[in-house]
Amino acid sequence: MSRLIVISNRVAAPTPQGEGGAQGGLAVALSAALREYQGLWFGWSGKTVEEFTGDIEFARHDGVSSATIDLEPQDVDEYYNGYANRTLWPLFHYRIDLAEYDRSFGSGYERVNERFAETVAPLIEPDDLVWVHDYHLIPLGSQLRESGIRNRIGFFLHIPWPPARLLTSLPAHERLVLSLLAYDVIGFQTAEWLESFQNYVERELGGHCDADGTIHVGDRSVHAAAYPIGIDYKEFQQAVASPGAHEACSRLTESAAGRHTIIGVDRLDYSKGLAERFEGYRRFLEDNDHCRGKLFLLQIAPPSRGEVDTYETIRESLDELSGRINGEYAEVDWVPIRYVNQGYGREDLAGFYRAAKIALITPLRDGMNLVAKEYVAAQDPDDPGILILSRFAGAALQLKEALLCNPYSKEDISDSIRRALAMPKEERIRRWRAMNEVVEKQDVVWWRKCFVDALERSRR
Ligand code: GDG
Repeated sequence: MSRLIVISNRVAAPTPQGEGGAQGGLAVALSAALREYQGLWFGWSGKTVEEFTGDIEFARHDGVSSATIDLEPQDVDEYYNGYANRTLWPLFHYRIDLAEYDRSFGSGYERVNERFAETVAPLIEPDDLVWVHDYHLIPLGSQLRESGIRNRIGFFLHIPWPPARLLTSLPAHERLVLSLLAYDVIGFQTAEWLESFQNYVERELGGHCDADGTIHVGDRSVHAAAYPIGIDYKEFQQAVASPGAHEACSRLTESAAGRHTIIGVDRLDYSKGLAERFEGYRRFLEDNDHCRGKLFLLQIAPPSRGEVDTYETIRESLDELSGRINGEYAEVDWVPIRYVNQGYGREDLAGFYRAAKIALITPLRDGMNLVAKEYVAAQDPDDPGILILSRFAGAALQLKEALLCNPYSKEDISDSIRRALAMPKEERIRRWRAMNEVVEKQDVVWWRKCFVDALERSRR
């Protein structure tokens, strides 16, 4: 069997179950996938050094070998905080109003991708399969080719692919997309993002796309398909059954004192639609005064990307908005929103999901959204809760039995909460069963197999 070399911006060593901290979706999914493979996870250590040395630090943790490098502060500013998080992240989430185009970001992005290529290339053996992850590393494949790597290399994008008309607002968009053609397989979360990519290839590059997923541009052919990421279902079931989860579930249930919990769990990010969610919930309270005091919204939102100003702004505005709603509606013995800016361990989260009657997951745009799947996996099969899910999350294409809503519409959010509260148990069970089947079958192992099989099948 070939080894698997995974390359992503950050390498998160697997943490023992239940340990705290806000691991991102990518980290959670990849540590699970790598546990099964012999191989190596390569990326940035998260640390900086005054001058780039290319020294590699090797480690082995829980069956996963990792190799990390340090970057210079300027690299982090231009590549990570700059091009990745100030340019590509907003643009790929359809927020061209927030995207910043600064020439130094673009050159820093290229430079760091070259640094990744130079340092990882000597670690790659002839039979290895190489799997590159996410928007931080789009040009890495072509730079590895320049370093003489002939292995099969795949790329998976965890976030949406924007419509061609938006993508063309990016200076040098063609160069970026052309660099993707150096890969053998390109994976997207959903058919929708895949279609946007195909559309760009046809409109802007004059390529064409076969029905079997092969994309042709000039003399280059690449396989592009949708591989929706899943959760580690078995691991999550164990977390749900753990004493830690039981304790967390009881803690929340006791503090709820007979009231229904509506839960939201999201990194503090503008793509997650938190302000719109709070406004939708406020609308619900306004329109349904008989429900006040009978439920509350528990919003867990661990901070992310503190270095980028937009995140400071969103934090301030959410502090203010939640404070205002609480000020307007709170009673001496009831607060409508419990807004928590800290991360919890996986067992705690599993217990909180289990205790919540409703999950309100309303991103404005999301590649997939693993929280929605975790919520489904955590439910009691005999008395499951209800998932309200944004139709603009990739997960909505798989979880069709959720109450799908428009996250921009306060009325729609409010109506969905009302519908969820009134839903009979039989309907809850029927919807949950259909969703749980997808979450269980199309888990992270299935996802990894689909992608790696496609990569193995591809021939250079
Ligand atoms: C990107 C894409 C795509 C959150 N708070 C805590 C915590 N989390 C965990 C959740 C979940 C993960 O982080 C978040 O995953 P999402 O999928 O919801 O979102 P992103 O971080 O934006 O991930 C996304 C994903 O990549 C995978 O491809 O689905 O669309 O944007 O697992 O549980 N975990 C712990 N404590 C917390 O407080 N332990």
